[in-house]
Parts: sequence; structure tokens; C-alpha cells
Amino acid sequence: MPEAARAALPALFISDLHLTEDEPANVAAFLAFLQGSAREAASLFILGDLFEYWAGDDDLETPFNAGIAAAIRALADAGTAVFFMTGNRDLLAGADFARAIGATLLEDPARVRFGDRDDNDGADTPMLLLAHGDALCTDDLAYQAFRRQVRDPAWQAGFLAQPLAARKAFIAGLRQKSEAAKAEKAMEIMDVNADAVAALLREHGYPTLVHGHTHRPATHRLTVDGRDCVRRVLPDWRGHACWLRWDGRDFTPESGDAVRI
Ligand code: LP5
Ligand code: MN
Repeated sequence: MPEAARAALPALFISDLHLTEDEPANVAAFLAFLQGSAREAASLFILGDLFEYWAGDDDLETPFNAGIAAAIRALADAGTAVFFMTGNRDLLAGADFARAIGATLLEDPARVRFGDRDDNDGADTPMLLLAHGDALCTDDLAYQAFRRQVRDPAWQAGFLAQPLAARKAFIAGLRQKSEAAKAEKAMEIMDVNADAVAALLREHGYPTLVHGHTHRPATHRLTVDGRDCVRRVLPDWRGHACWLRWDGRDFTPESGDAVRI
């Protein structure tokens, strides 16, 4: 797989914000982040589940969604390169959404090369492997069957052909079924599978992997085929802005003040 993108440092990584109009403190925290810390970064990577759900790019007409998109766009216009990968909640975000926020859309997984080639005397600059993380939860067989179905292009086309209101009602039903299903699942099966992680790292040359989805922020050091590898798991937001900063060598977890309104 070729590198999906090249990005400048420092880079910030966020995922699992689950933005919704119903949680204004979380939205305020994100807007403050976009107008503050994110402006000092050279690049921002949004690794999925930015929204609680995304019903299709025609939902950009909704004022709440349009406001979020415009705020990200303002960051891009101010000079921070924005990259967006979908998660399981916003897998229907597509080219129109990426354009609206001024972002480069990344496939899942994506290999991204960092730093400036000109600064580096021809030596390899650092590379990261980025993913949302849900594809690695292979023990969750019911979810993987669901995932295959909703990622089927024909199924998506049929879904997107329905009126927006009907799609939102369907997603509300899905959310209820998903919550009921999760209540019956053991915590272990909703985490990544070690063999799936090893296979992905092997396939991509044993880089450092950054992903979200599980809401279990951690640094995992592991050995694959005798190679030392790292898996960084991003935190979710829950009303508290939190991100990882990367300078090309070290990751630093950072967070904003909780916004109370
Ligand atoms: O989202 P989260 O983190 O709470 O839970 C996930 C898995 N659940 C989901 C479902 C989403 O939450 C539903 C909202 C998606 C909105 C956009 C989708 C647009 C749909 C149309 C696209 C064409 O992702 C959950 C995992 C959990 O992560 C941990 O990894 O366990 O998986 C489930 O709970 C899935 C269930 O086990 C099985 C599915 C139940 C619903 C069956 C309805 C069948 C209808 C056919 C639709 C394809
Ligand atoms: Mn997710």
C-alpha cells in the first residue's frame, strides 16, 4: 500500500468526539480546541467518530452540522492541514463532507509520512499507520457482520437513496439495537484482537499504529516477528477535549479545560 499522505509536524490526533447538538459542552470544547491548540499544529488528524452519527453528506444542510464543518474549515484556512478518516458512526461522510471541512479524506487504514523531505538529507522521515480501530475488533463477530453489510456499496447506495428523515429514524433504531447488543457483550470482545493488530503491523512494515474507537486510551508496546512496535489508543472526549501531539519522535497526551456551560 503506498503512503496515503505526507504531513508536516507537529501533528495532533483526535477521534471519538461523538459530537451532537444534545451535548453542548462537548461541542464548545471542540470549538475551543479548533480556535486554540489546533491552530498551533501543522496538521490535524481526525480518526473517526467525529459525530455521534452521520446520515449522509446532504445532512450538511442541518445548521448544527454546517456550523461544525465551517469551524473545521476555518482551521484549514488558517493553515493547519486537516485529514479526516471515517469511523463506524460517520462512515457515510464522503467527498462532499471532506470538501466542506477543507480536509483530505483518508482510507482506513492509512500510512502517513511525516516531516519535510527537504529537511532530511534523503533519509526516511517517520511514518505512522492510522486507523479508526473497529476493523481490529475481530472477536466481535456480530459487529463485524454488521460492518460488512453497512460497508457494502450497493447497500449504502440504497440507504442514501432514502429521504434524510427516514435515514435518521433508521439510525436511531440501529443505535438502540447496538446499545442492547453491547450490554450483552463481554468487555474483552469489544477490544482489538492481538492477532489482527499483529497482522496489520506486519502488512505495513511494523510501524507505530494510532487508532481510536475502543475508548481505552493507552500506550501498548508489543513485539511482532521480533520487531518492537507501538500501538497508541486515542481517548474519547466525553465533554473533555483530549488529543495526542506528535513531534515525529514522541507522543504527548494533551487536554483542554473542561468547558462548562
Ligand atoms: O457505536 P458504538 O461504539 O456504541 O458501538 C460499536 C458497534 N455498533 C455500531 C452501530 C452504530 O452505533 C449505529 C449507528 C451508526 C450510524 C451510521 C450508520 C449508517 C448505517 C447505514 C450505512 C449504510 O457500530 C457495536 C460494537 C462496539 O462498537 C464495540 O466495537 O460492539 O456493534 C454492535 O453493537 C452491532 C451489533 O452487535 C449487531 C448489529 C445490531 C443491529 C442489527 C440491525 C440490522 C439492520 C441491518 C443493517 C445493516
Ligand atoms: Mn467507533
